[in-house]
Amino acid sequence: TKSIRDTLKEVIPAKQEQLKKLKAEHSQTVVGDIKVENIIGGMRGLKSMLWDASVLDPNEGIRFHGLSIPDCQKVLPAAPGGKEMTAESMLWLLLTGQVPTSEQTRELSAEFAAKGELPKFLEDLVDSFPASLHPMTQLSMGVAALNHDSQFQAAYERGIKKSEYWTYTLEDCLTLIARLPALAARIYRNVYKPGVQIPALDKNLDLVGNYVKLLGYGDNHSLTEYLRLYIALHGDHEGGNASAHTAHLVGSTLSDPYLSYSAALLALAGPLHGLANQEVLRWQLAMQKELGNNITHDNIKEYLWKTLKSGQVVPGYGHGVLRNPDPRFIALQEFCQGRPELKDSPIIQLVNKTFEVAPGVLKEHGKTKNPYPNVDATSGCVLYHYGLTEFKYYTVIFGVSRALGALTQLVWAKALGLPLERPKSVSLDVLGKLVKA
Ligand code: CMX
Repeated sequence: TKSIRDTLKEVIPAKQEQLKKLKAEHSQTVVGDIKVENIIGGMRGLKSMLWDASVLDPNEGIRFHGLSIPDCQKVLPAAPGGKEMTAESMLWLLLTGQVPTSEQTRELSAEFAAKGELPKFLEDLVDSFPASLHPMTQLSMGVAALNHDSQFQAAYERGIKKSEYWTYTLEDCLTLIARLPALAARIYRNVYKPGVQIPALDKNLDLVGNYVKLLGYGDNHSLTEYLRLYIALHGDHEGGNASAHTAHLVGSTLSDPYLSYSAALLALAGPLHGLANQEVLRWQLAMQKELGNNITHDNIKEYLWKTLKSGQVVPGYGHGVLRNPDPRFIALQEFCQGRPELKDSPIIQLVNKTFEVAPGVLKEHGKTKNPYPNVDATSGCVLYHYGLTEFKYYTVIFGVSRALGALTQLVWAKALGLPLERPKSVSLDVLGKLVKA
């Protein structure tokens, strides 16, 4: 079988050619206008960066190299004994644009399991953190420290040709992905289950299978399958979101993949981004407590208005780009509907009922451009049902997942020779002059 390295070697030249042609023939072609609203509005809608693996359509949601989420669920290989697509399958698709065979993904799983153990100094570092340090801070620090073994950094210091950058970047990215489960699980154990022995990686398991095992839930097949789906689905969401964009920006300085992704994780830690799933759970549990046994549409509606009138956002609803229910939300909901143990769960039922009411309320409220749920409206609540109730940890799982897309782009940025990112900013006075000119 063809390895991921050989597959990439094959697909890179065509993309390089495509870029070269665009550059030669269209460097000066205008593809859009910059409005004042873009400059003062967080660059929303401004088409200004290259990100090849996924494209987000406001109505349809995300497509990975042209494949929608239901397409991916159909064609991407599952783990032995499972039905859901794996992290390895999604990574292969993102990196190469091709659908891998089961054999190819299994080889990748074996490679990840073989090199996924943490260096001793890193275990000691993570063990030295106080349990009160936010798990995302721990994850970002751990990922940064893994750059101790960066092949890219070492090769750059030795002096390598630009055309070789991507190969060392790829090695770092694969090693980082391999080590993320052990790092993320160690953080979980230290903070929430101190003193419990962490098992070794199982050479026969896929990345997520091992992650769940190390977290201590290895015998829960349903949770393992949920996390396979969750981690594949959250893998990439275009390049402009805060975490992906951060990885790209930092990587463009030729910082190595570990440092680039460490920075991305700090962006993911914000409540308007990756922290939203924990906010949703907190909010849904507070609603559950207040409504008690009176969970009716009218009572949920009243609770939603109370949230909005107190000046808070409804967590899990709205999106910077999407204008319809997020297909990732739909995929997770369908996963729950297909399993009796989840269908009857009170928290999952509450998420469903909220979904039936919230879009109407948000439309009436009239502020958000998208009154529909994003993936965070359900993702954390399902984890809670499974007994993974430590919601400060949820963004760490998101962080394990987002590595798939963000690291893919670091490889491609090097393969395509993309330059240092450096947009031009303007002062208020300059902007004032520009609008008069
Ligand atoms: N509830 C109440 N008001 C909302 C809202 C919500 N869920 N979503 C947006 N609004 C408000 C905004 O706060 C903004 O109000 P102001 O004009 O007073 O500032 C107005 O509607 C317009 O915002 P928008 O253009 O529709 O949305 P943005 O692109 O600015 O923001 C997002 C997008 C996700 C930050 C926002 O919808 C939000 O805060 N949602 C709740 C938090 C959340 O679910 N985040 C997860 C996003 C997914 C992810 O990135 O992981």
